[in-house]
Amino acid sequence: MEGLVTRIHRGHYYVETDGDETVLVCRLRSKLRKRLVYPESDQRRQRVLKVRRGERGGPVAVGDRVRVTAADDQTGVIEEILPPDTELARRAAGTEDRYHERQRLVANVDQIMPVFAVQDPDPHFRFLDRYLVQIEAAELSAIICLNKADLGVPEDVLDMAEVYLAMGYPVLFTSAETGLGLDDLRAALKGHATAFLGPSGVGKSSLLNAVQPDLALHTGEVSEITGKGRHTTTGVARYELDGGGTVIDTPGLRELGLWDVEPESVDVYFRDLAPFIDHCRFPDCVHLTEPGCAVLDALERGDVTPERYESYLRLRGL
Ligand SMILES: Nc1nc2c(ncn2[C@@H]2O[C@H](COP(=O)(O)OP(=O)(O)OP(=O)(O)O)[C@@H](O)[C@H]2O)c(=O)[nH]1
Ligand SMILES: [Mg+2]
Ligand SMILES: [Zn+2]
Repeated sequence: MEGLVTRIHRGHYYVETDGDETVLVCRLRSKLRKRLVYPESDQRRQRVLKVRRGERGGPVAVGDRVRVTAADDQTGVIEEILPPDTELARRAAGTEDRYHERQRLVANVDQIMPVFAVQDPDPHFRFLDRYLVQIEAAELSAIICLNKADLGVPEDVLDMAEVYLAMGYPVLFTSAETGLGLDDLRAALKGHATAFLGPSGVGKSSLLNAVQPDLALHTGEVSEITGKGRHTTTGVARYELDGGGTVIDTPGLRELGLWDVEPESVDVYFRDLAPFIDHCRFPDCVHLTEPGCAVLDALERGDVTPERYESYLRLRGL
């Protein structure tokens, strides 16, 4: 039987089988549970160095189409993951320096909605830049959502929104609280398969509830002490929208280690730097101190912002 992974929660995989409404609660066949470990230098070629057992990497993502065998009416085993059309992965959090593990975050979506709050918690644009590089590398589109606009949008957040708009990314200001921007959000989701990603406590689940109240997703309070969310959403789940389209809600991400992005191509994935890189004097220019660097010239002229340039340097490891 084939089916669709619609929810992953505490090591249980919920698979909606084709042709009927049955949802099987599945585990993974042990060969799929083995973690594939890649050497750092060969990360992009994804040559498997060794295979270890474990759960951390997570070979199956919500949105994957899988082949399952049913054990009984309610449970089954995932035997095989069918090749996805698209996927977004990261380097699994907390994996040791020497070996890296790929964690697939979502599969078969066509757009990613990075969600940040305009404040409470303050938006972390360097983190957004990381998302955008990984999203560009995966050839997915991004729609940036800045939520909690009811709290008031600080001047510097407005300025940054302009910067992303100028790069061609749609930016939505929303409030799950007052309904501001929800029509635009609904329109952006309609007819698409979208995954919501972002730090904890920014209102991803609240927004989905606001878009479609019968989802009744669990939402949480931002901790008064740390100002950080407490990871209210604990699993990943996919929902069908009445207006057409599907959404995937994910738990807050603390970090996003780049996966399968070569250092030399980080600049290609910066939409604001990319137009200049072919005009640098040296073809291997890393845009740090080289003479005749068109990126540094653009920075000087103000065509590239210092914030984005700084993000580039960090992601490039310079
Ligand atoms: N003022 C205001 N508060 C909001 C808004 N959206 C969400 N919140 C509040 O922010 C807190 C976190 O909301 P959640 O929807 O649980 O956040 P989340 O991004 O899903 O968090 P995780 O599931 O932990 O990743 C809750 O207390 C919400 O009531 C908004 O638009 N305005
Ligand atoms: Mg949530
Ligand atoms: Zn350069």
